[in-house]
Amino acid sequence: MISKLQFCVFISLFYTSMLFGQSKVVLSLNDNWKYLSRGTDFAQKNKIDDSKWATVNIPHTWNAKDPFDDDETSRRGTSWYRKKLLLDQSYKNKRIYLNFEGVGQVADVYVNGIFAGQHKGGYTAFTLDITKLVKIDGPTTENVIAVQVSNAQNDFIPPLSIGYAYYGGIYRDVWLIATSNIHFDLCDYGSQGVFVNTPQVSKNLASVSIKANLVNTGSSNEQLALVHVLYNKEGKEVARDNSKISLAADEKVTVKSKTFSINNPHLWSPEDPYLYQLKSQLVFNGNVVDEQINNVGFRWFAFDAEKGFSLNGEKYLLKGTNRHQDFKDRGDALSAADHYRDLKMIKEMGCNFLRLAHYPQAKEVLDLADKLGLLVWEEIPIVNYMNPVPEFLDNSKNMVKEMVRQHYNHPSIIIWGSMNEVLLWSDRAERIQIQENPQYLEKVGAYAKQLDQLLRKEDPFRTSTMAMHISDDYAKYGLLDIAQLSGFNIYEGWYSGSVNAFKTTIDTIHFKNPKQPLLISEYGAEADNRVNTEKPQRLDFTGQYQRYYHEAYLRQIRQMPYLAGTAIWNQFDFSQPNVGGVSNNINQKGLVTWDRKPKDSYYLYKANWNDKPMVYIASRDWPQRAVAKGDSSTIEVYANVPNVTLTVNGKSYGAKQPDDVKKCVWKVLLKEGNNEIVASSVTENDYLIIQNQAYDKQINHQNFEEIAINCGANAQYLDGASTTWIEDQAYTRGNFGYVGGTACTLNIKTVKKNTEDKPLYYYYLSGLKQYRFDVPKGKYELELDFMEPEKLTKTERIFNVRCNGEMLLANLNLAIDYGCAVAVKKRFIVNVDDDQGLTVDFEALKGQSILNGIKLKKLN
Ligand code: GCB
Repeated sequence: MISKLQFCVFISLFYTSMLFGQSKVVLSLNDNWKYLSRGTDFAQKNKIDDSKWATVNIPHTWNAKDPFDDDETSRRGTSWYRKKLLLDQSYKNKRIYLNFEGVGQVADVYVNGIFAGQHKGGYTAFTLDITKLVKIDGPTTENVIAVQVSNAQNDFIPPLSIGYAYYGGIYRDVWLIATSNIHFDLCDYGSQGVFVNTPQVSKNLASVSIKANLVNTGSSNEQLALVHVLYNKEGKEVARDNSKISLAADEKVTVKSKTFSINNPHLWSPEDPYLYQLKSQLVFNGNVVDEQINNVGFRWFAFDAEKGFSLNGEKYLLKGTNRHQDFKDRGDALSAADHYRDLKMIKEMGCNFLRLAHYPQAKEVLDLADKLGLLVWEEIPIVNYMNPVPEFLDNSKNMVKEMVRQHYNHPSIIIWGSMNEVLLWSDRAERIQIQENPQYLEKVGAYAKQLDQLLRKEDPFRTSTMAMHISDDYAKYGLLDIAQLSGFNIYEGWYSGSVNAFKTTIDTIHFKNPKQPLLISEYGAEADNRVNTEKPQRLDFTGQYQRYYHEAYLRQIRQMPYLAGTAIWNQFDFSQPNVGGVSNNINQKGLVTWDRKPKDSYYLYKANWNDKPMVYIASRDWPQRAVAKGDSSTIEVYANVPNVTLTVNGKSYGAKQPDDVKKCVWKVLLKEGNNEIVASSVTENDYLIIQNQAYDKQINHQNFEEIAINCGANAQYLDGASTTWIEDQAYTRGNFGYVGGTACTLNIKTVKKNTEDKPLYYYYLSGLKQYRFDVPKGKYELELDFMEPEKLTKTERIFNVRCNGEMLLANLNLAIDYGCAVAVKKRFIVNVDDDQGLTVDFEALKGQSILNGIKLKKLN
């Protein structure tokens, strides 16, 4: 969305046809920028001293780390970037453009102190014609490009409600493009000026039609040729179209080439991503003055309310996942290698479908989807809420045009999305259950229709969609079937309900809307490798629950033949401000961590979706555990081959056949220390060491050393010092445990402060009376861990803590003394003088006493 379009008007009286014959120059401008992390006056001026500014390379973001610290916020403001550009005489008679692939989120670009243009929106590219602003005086002349970038909240630019960090910066590549006067138009919403269609494809015949935007920025009328040549993968020419064009001075034309046909095309599919290449050239006076190469894939597809999806004439289940683009410590400033690694991981898991949520992603991502074979849903970033005013709509429409025109030529793309869960938030920016504002609903409906119509107009060959959360409001207010395909984001069994409600919920939607094709655009559960359990439960953030959740969904997906497909939320953990859980500011629904280590659940999908034979011991997320002596441990293996045998420390636990989700389960006895686990089939095997810190069920003996308990939790937590904080339990004689109290978890949005041990503070006991340890006589170090879970402002929770009658903490008021959600660690040396063990008493003076963790260590 370039507001100053005058810079794309092609007036140039000085250039002559002598220029033709010189080739186009495309130069990376990624390196050596000067960066100032704040706004300042006159930074666009050439003379300003930027020598003390930081030197950075693009891709760059100023939020690489701060969205993840203990703060609720990250920096959203203005920064400056400046780059010196030396232009030599070879640029003298060229048309010069700057192309930015992505700047978060408003960019004001200046060249030599003069405003070149503004772009709004952080996820699409833009191109500015800077020909009239550059100087080429001597053999080489210095030019200064200055870019003011702001990622401040802007009520008129999507997204408004951020379900993910809004990184600021020039975070995708920057290019200088120098062309002759005659060239493919670069100023049509950041596109490259060539649009390839495959309007009809069948096994026997495929048609190709091409539209090219051409421009003559010179002062004389010219005759030229536009040549399109299609090559197969082996480099053999299979079709050609040659048109003679007259381009008047300053003229811009769109040329539709005649449709040409290919017999028996080699079809494109995720299983066989066969790409043809279309070379488009502009030839003037026998010289190629501009050239573009686009991949072409021949495929056809259809969505059907009853039959789901079909590809190349066959029923096809879209097995998909979602991708947010950010990465640990790098934010969204990613390299081509980062994109490659991500898409490769997705492909290797067996996916054939990828939703790019919630915004258009880098060009490389789409190139890779074409090449590796992934069908794609791409969308603009309207998330949770829209501002129902024309300016917001206009900006959204611009994003639609930019997204579609920039990525039009990727055969991988089959779906364009206009919005996500747009009825989730109220106009007060709060998550609500039911939308009640009639004006908002009316506007959203009208805007949704306009955006959907625009998508269909821009590209009649793809399918339009919108993702919705589970709410009757979409149907009630006429949004559910505006788009050609309805996407549903469903979290039954995570935020509420049970995993098995998935099918009934979607069946009901299907029953009520029998004509509307449906796709599950999100489903998922969070997992942090540091918490693990034998007894998974909803919202415990264990990998075991995440796997249980996904196994249940996989089973149900198979029973819903009308579904076009599904997309997991999310392939990778990603930044999400104010999402609490066991960590802070990171949404851990990924099947892969945010530094790209696959979790065990990744292999559930791999076993089910990738035919390559595999056996995988699904315990890599829990290689170090504490098991009560005598208790058995569960070992699960994902395998897509028959007859899997499990051996633990040389002892065979027999062979099993993988079940309907390719899983075998054994109960085994682990010894203290290292345990060698081997899972093998005839052809495949896997090996893992599980370290067990076995502990006694009874602790009233002289060998007692140390115990740490994750209070109120069904899960163990492994801290950075390799201490396992074991699951909590009610007190029984001879043992340890709580007396009274209820197991609770923090509100999952709470941002925990002052600790590396965030998972420990997520769970807590509330209303406990005592914590008891039947330990022998001796001297002990006792650690008590607290975190005020509620946003209290006064004396609403006060309690005393005593140990064997001695006051340890009197009138403890966590909210007032430390603040809410602040980790408080208290350590004491205590003595046990008799055979009654150690009792910590909690006496509530106001409200309920609480406890998050307790650790007891024998000193002598
Ligand atoms: C959703 C949103 C997505 C969130 C996800 C979650 O429905 O579309 O942006 O991240 O839920 O994890 O809650």
